[in-house]
Amino acid sequence: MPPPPPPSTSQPASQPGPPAKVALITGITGQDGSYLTELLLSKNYTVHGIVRRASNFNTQRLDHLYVDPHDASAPGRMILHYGDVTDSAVLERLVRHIDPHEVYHLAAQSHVRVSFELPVHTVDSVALGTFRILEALRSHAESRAGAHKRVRFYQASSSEMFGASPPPQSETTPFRPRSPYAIAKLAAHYAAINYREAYGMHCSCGIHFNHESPRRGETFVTRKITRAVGRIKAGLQRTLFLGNLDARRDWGFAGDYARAMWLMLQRDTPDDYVIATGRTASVRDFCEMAFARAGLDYRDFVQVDPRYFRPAEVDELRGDASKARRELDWHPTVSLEQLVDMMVDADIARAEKELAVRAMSDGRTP
Ligand code: NAP
Ligand code: G4F
Repeated sequence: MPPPPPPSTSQPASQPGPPAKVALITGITGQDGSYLTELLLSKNYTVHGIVRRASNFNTQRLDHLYVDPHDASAPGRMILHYGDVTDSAVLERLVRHIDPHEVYHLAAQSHVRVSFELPVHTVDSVALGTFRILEALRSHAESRAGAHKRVRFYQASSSEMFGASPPPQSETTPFRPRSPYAIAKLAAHYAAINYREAYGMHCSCGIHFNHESPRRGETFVTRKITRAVGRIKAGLQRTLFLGNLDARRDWGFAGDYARAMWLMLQRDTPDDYVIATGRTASVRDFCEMAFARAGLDYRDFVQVDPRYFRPAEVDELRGDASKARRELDWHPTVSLEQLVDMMVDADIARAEKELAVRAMSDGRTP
């Protein structure tokens, strides 16, 4: 038998460290889910995630974290389960089976423009989905009376809920929602608060302003712009059609916002926090910066197509995150300029790769 390892000076054998925590993430395959998973794995969590069944692979944002379960030499700490927030039975079963310390509820039909096309589906996944997971947690807690592991719940609320309320928007700003998505998020937000007040559950809501990254879905405006810049630069696209160029948003980096989610759940007292950079810019400003990064003038390529206008628009978002700064010591680490550069550079690299693959499949040397 090999000798026992020498005792560590920083971690005496008589005082083992805290047991690793177990987290459950709904919406793990999304932009935020991937950054949050990276963060939690780096903190030694075991991370369970709910993945929707799809006819194509939908786990691309997690591929770099995946460990083949057949590899016994390095068992993975990210475990994926099929599920859907429209299905109460699977949520109850997974909560019972996983018995998590922390639940990060990110799953949503998260596209505002699409919510005007699919209002009932949006309300089902966003509002009712939140009730379903909260109910699963409530019954789980009841079945484990005096549970030593009081589960902590994170609700992904949205600055879209402020809607027509003028900036700066903080935790005390009235909500004036302008889309089915915002109305559904508002119901979900108040559901989390209600379960906190009614049942003493540890529910915190992050009222997150827009946050972006190279992993952002391609139909959100920032990524639509940076992807087009890459493709235009590579000669794969000529024009970028957009809707309202005058809308203003407070754009931050998604990795910073995932850290805020975790920070909220480390507090003993649950609460609600605005997470934002405090700076606003227009869609036009974003275009100007993104095209300039590639040495291009956006006016040569961008055209307005009313098809992308919304039946009701949120004109300006600019968050006041002083409470999060004060109580969570949360600060954004990436400026808008750095965010734009990061996204454009990633999309230029993707477009160049696409070009090379096309050339090779045509039998040409790239
Ligand atoms: P996202 O990229 O659109 O990801 C949404 C996730 O939800 C995906 O994993 C998606 O699965 C999953 N999902 C959708 N419907 C589902 C269902 N019925 N059952 C189970 N999973 C479902 O969104 P995100 O940017 O990461 O945002 C995360 C959360 O924060 C969302 O709730 C969003 O509304 C909220 N939020 C985002 C922002 C922002 O600026 N990013 C700001 C405020 C709030 P598939 O991969 O299969 O589609
Ligand atoms: O990128 P967007 O689609 O994001 P939006 O509507 O602000 O919603 C995002 O942020 C919310 C937080 O405030 C999240 F809760 C939500 O889940 C999502 O992540 O649009 C931003 C702005 C809008 O004013 C839109 O009208 O860009 C304008 N826009 C102009 N042309 C466009 C386009 N938006 C999209 N998606 N596509 C366009 O062609």
